[in-house]
Amino acid sequence: MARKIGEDKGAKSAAREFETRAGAGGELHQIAGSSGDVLTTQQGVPIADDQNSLRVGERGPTLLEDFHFREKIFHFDHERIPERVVHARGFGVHGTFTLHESLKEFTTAKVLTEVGEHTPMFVRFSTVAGSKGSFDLARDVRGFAAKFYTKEGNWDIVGNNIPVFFIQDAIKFPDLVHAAKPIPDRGFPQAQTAHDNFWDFISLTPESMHMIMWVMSDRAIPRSFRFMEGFGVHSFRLINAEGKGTFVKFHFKPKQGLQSVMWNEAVKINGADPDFHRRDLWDAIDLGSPPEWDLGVQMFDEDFADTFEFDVLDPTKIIPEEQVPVRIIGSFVLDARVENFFAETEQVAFCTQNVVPGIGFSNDPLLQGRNFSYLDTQLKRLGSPNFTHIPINAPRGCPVHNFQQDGHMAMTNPKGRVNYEPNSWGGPRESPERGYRHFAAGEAGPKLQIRSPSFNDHYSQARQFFISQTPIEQKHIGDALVFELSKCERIDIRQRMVAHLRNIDEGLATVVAGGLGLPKLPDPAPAAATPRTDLPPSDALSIIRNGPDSFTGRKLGILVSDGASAALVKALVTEVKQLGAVYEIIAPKVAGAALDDGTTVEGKQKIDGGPSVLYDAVAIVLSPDGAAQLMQDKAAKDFVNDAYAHCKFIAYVDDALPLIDRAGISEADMDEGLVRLEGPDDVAPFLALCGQLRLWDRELKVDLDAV
Ligand code: HDE
Repeated sequence: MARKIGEDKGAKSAAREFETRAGAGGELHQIAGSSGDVLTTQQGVPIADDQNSLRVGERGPTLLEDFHFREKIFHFDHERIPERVVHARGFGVHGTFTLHESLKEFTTAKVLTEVGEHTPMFVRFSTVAGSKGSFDLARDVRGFAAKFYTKEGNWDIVGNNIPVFFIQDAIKFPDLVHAAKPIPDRGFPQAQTAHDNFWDFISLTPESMHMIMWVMSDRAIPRSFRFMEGFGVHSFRLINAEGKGTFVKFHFKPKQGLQSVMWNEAVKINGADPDFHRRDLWDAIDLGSPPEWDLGVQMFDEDFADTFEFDVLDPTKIIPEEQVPVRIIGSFVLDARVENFFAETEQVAFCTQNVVPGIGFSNDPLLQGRNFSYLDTQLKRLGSPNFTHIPINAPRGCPVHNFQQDGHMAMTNPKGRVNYEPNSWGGPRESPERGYRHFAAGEAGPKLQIRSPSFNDHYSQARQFFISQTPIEQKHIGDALVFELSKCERIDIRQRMVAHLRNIDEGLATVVAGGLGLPKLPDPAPAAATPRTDLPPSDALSIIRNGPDSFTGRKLGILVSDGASAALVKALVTEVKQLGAVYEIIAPKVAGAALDDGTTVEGKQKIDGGPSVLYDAVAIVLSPDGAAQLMQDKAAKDFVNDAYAHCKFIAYVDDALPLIDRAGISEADMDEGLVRLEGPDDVAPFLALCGQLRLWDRELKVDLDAV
């Protein structure tokens, strides 16, 4: 018997209708309102009872004859596919690329020559080392993989948020990944490199030093995917109609500006919201402020390659933007969420060898190795050579015709009798005019297992990166190295790393040695090429110098209590919205607070669920009673103390001062980052100040290492 309880007392809308029905066993089940469809098996057979399996009598054994039960459990047992061996934890979104400037002179690729053309895209962001269920704010490289569904086939840029890599030859990739992943005998630590195995490998691999500077910088703890750059890393090749090649490096530059968090903050965010990055992107799209990036290219010819001080095939080197400017040729917006995480984000298969006519490869040994690896890994992960039939991987806007056939899960099967070529029956044929042509590189030489001496300089660009950072960013690199190496049990590993740092920057080596408590500086590591000290700093390498200078797209946390000023809360909400920023109300109870004008503001978070690490800046709007109550609350004290320690801008009303004081911020600590709100007029200047994102000078006061 069904009894509708949808219009039960207190139920405000009929949006979700519940019904209660008697199960076959006589018990009552509450089930969500029906779509009108009948449950069926995979074979389409209607199901009468999805609550009880078939058994003999009321308490007897379950029968194998119950095909519905068997099918349901069988399918469940096979739900998981292997997670990616690296980049397991990812988050994908759809978007569109628009070309603004044609590269016709350099390439035949229509995606790069037809100005105004819109190309659908899918982008998957990821961490590298952690398992699928790990946390978003690990200190790690971020994957930034983009699939362009062009009219000439799929083009993938399988990039990272860091423009260099740890190793120069793909043959070392398994060693690197083994060393970074959990230690095999114990299966931990998860999603972190702060352990002996990683630093042992790194300290024995000098070519990784440039990458290590990036990974120890705040690039490895981004505030969100929206505030990260992306890089194709390798030199690729553009090929024009005459078959002429031009080297190219691809860059994605976020229009939102760059931003990262602090390490202490990252550690706490991982506990408060392990999904911080994906939730941020989900919300930004949901709220109608989708993030955008410019697509830029650095193009150069063989002559430049011959004169550049490093090898353009070496993936541990950048080409500074001052030497070869990044030419912005288009932009992309990521504005649509997936409909099904598994179908799209999990099943998307990026392959570096997915290129279209007019785009080709260089001899970068890492890229050459990757071109083998990605196809191979998709077969393992997705279980069939037909992974290209899965909608997220299938080309769009261009036909697919070939004579590849059969295999597991073949979804798109050709009709007719002909499945070979050449044939007399008709069907698709090669097109010398439109088809993909590999760049006719002239290659000759003996077969050798060798590393080119032009790859020998492992320190000069590491130093260039370090000296390009602001002092606070340099401090963070030192802090990160001390943190990570302090987790290494073996002293020789710590020492070996400091020996490398001496080839990068003597000041950094001294700071790290001091932070580790080493009795003396080890000798500099032997270097295959003398480290250069004459490379100029590059502003493009600093996050702080490439920040947004506006609070747009950022998030304010507003801590309120009963009796708080309605005028201020309303002014904050209005101004934040006007800026294109967002806010969350945090209150002692999630239901919200009754403000001083009798209105109620709804809470988004209860104070323990909304720590200040989740926000870019905070406002504390309390009544005297509210402050007195929150002074007794550990979460409220942490809210204030962390906001201060993480150099955030804090707006407060006088009535909140007792809580601020109780949180450990004395009168002497009050700096220009703490802004008193006397009335609604003070809100706009406060938010303008928040455009700096952090008051970095404060860090020197709150951090032992800085003193
Ligand atoms: Fe990858 N990498 N990689 N990688 N990589 C994979 O492919 C590999 C490298 C990158 O969101 C795997 O589908 C080798 C550099 C991203 O689905 C695998 C080498 C860069 C993603 C693989 C590298 C990347 C992957 C694992 C050294 C930046 C995630 C699952 C030669 C330019 C893509 C998969 C996604 C994923 C191999 C080095 C970026 C095993 C052998 C350098 C963003 O094929």
